[in-house]
Amino acid sequence: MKEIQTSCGCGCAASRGTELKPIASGAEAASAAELVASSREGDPVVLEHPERAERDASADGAAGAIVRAGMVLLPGGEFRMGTDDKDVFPLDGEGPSRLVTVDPFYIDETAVTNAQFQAFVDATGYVTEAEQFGWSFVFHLFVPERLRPSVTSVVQSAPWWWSVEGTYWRAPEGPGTSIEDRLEHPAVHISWHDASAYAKWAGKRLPTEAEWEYAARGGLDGRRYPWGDELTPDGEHRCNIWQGTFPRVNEAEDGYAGTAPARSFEPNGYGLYNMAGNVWEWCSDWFSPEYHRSGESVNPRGVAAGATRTLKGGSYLCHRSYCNRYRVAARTSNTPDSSTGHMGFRCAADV
Ligand SMILES: [Ca+2]
Ligand SMILES: [Ca+2]
Repeated sequence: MKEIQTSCGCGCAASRGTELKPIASGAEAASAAELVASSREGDPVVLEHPERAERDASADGAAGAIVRAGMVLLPGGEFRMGTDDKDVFPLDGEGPSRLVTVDPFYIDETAVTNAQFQAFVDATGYVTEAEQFGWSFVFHLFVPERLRPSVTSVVQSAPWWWSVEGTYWRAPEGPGTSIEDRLEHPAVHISWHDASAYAKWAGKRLPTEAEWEYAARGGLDGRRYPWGDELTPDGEHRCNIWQGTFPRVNEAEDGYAGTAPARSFEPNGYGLYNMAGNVWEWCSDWFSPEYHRSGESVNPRGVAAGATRTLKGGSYLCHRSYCNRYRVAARTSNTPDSSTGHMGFRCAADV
């Protein structure tokens, strides 16, 4: 297998095009996963898809009344973005906290589901980037036994991410796997370009990071999670992350080893589901760990250009020991052509 560097210790930003590490077999990758389990931050990796240019879905958006279906209108206003917590990732640009203002906007109650993405593909014939590249990243424990011998590449700094040929949103663990029993789960193996194409078709857009974080806070000020500061209030799981020993033992005490239905767990104060955990969600911004120190404080949109796009919210693979990024202020990024089994999105819309 070949290896790929990522910006996040857990490989939450496993990206395309970096140096892959060849391995002889899936078993070798699994043992490599253990060896690397003590490493932390890697370098972000940049790769643009050379052929990406004119590939937006061309179908007209389903604008008008249905653009609001399944969305919540948020009033906007001033809020405290980021965090001053010490137990965070300074290099990610989470802090210092600052006052930011956003205009009113609509946002989806849930991440875009497989059923919704299927409707988009049925209507437009859209072909995702994972299909164009011919592969996507699957977390090693989910790769079916029969496919394991054919896996030839893993992410160098996060060898639990395997490059599996034939993987895309409809076959999320490779050829022969299916979304049939996961139609209400978030669509995954969706690149930023794919997410943007869907949003355009739906008459929507991706949220800015500021909008996303404002929405995730659910009206609370400066809390760690969308529901407060405690991860499991009264012992109750409030989001889908990892319990156990990453990356080998997933105890799934919250009920889910992989994705959970998009509408699971209690929603936050704004009625939004799974802002923390489940799948990482693409934002419209180019990522910068510095922009927030000097950028706009009213409707910030991120730096004008960059190499990677911002992701928020963490995923079912996040664990405090390894990727404590299921907090509201946490952030990561990935190249806009990258896709994995734990990255999805939800849409926003102007009022
Ligand atoms: Ca879980
Ligand atoms: Ca999420």
